[in-house]
Amino acid sequence: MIRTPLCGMLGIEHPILQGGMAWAATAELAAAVSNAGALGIVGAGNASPEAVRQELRRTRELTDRPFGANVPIFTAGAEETLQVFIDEKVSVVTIGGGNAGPYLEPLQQAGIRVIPVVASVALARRMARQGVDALIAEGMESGGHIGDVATLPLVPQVVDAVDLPVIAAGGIADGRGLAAALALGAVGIQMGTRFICTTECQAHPNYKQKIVKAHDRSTMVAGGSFGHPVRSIRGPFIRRFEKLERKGCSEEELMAFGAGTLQAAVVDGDMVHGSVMAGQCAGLVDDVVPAKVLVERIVAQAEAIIRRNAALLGP
Ligand code: TUI
Repeated sequence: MIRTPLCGMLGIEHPILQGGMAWAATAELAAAVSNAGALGIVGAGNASPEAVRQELRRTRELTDRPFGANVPIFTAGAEETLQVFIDEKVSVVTIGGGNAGPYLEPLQQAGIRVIPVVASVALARRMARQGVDALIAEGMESGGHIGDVATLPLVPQVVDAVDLPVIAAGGIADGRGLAAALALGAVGIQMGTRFICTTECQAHPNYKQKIVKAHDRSTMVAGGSFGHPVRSIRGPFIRRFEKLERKGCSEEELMAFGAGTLQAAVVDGDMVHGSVMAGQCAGLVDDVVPAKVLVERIVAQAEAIIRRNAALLGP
């Protein structure tokens, strides 16, 4: 058992959050993660407000434990989605993809715990001034939309800069990552890529297999030229996207080319036209297991490491 202040704050047993991945973080996954004693998060990116409402209600039917919801601020209808989170009395909201500052107040007034995702110290400081409950410091090893600082330097700098609990994200897929995050001063971790490879995740088997088969250099970043870097597993879609980007295609053209491609990969398993977002830790993932098995394995591994490291101190 590893208890940190995050456990009491969120009413969870293990200091582990599941990333709110658009299309992949459905009610089944979020409920399974919460039932495993961690915090499941429903990913609302790109879904209609009504679909999000149904997903949250379905999650509540599948678990009586706390769970959260996530929306990236750059997705269409983010504000409406946040209102659904308020109406449905979600207990925790994570919100990232840019400066979430303008969106926080209604959530806070509704008594929801708000945990912004930050990719820099500057934004961490701004969020702290707005009275948020905790921060997720997400390094550029992560999948999907990313910043430009790696987890190892980002987390301790955010920890030093703010008087708030900090959750580490980016590049974490096992108990070694959890132990390392705690050593950096974090109170917990968030994992996305690793949770895709659970039996309860509804992502297409092709998507899970891409992650299982990935190695250390299987991911790449594209979209940086217009300020929206996204990390994905190398494949036909992202290579074509990068080529168009290098040729100087406009942001509008590239956005049109990318529209619907995450859904194509996650839901339809289209590994040719789909966008297979995943983090660098994909190379650490080599099985698909139930969320409970995964959470317990990660905690047990971190416990063993912390014990072993404590023994290094000698008498
Ligand atoms: O949001 C994410 N990752 C995501 S969202 C997403 S959905 C999507 N759908 C289709 C195409 C593209 C994306 C996929 N992956 N992570 C949270 C996160 N936030 N990572 C990095 C940041 C971030 C970056 C810059 C947060 C703030 C920020 O601030 C800029 C500033 O104003 O300082």
